[in-house]
Amino acid sequence: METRKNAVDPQALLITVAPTGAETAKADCPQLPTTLEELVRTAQECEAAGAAMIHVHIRDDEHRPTLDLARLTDTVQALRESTDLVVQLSTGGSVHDPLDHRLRVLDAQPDSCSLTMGTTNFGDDVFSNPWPFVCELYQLSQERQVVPEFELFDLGQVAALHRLLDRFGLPYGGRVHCDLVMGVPGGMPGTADALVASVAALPAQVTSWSATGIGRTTLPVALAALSKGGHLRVGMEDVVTISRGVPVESNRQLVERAAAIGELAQRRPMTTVEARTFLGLPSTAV
Ligand code: KMH
Ligand code: ZN
Repeated sequence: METRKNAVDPQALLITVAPTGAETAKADCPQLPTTLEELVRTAQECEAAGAAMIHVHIRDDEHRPTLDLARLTDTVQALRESTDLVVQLSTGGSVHDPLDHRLRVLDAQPDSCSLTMGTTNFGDDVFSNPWPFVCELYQLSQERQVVPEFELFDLGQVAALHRLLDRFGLPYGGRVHCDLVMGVPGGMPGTADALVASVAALPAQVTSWSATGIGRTTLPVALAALSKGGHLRVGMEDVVTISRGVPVESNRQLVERAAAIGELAQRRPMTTVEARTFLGLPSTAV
């Protein structure tokens, strides 16, 4: 029987874990994985719980966000040696990282990189993604054979994705995967209505999308995403309470919850092997 290239069981649910982020301080949240050892252990636990991709921000010895290239390279290698997860490095970094440092992230040769489609107010800060930077990062990802995940913080960024794909063509691997990042103060709200509007506006080239809701929007966004046939990103980058006033114990707890609500929707966690096909990656890490 002929099988369609890149076909993956439509019931499979891609769970991406974003375990650390750049915003939460270790002092405020000691369970946040900030050392390499903690990150590797978290990654292994989350893979066992159903995650197939990890979105990685790293920290320095003082637990502060860093884009140090040697550390990023060691992190990619350590995650590859200890898990089968698709390794996605953040090119967003922290709101304080200069654009040239963010471009350099691709030198660490991850499988995937995040690529935010425009500038967003980010609480009291600005997450800067000028159009020329977006274009340069996208072309670099094509050259370096890194699969981008397009981060969409508002509807205007969905329109920017149309422009980018029309101008520069498809990403490396030929698949177009997006993540709706919702509920950031300054971006689109984390509501079912905003999710439906964004999904309706996605370019025709998009082959898959996930969604994540920041803070208290995490559950409404996850449930809306499942209702619309999307995939999920969860993790302590995005939420540090499991319910009102109750701290998250671990990233594994969030992945387990995502797998459980996925199961209610009759979706089962996508395997790491399936995720590689799904995202247009070679079947094993290079
Ligand atoms: N930390 C935010 C400023 C990404 O990873 O690409 C940006 C962010 C997006 O987390
Ligand atoms: Zn991030």
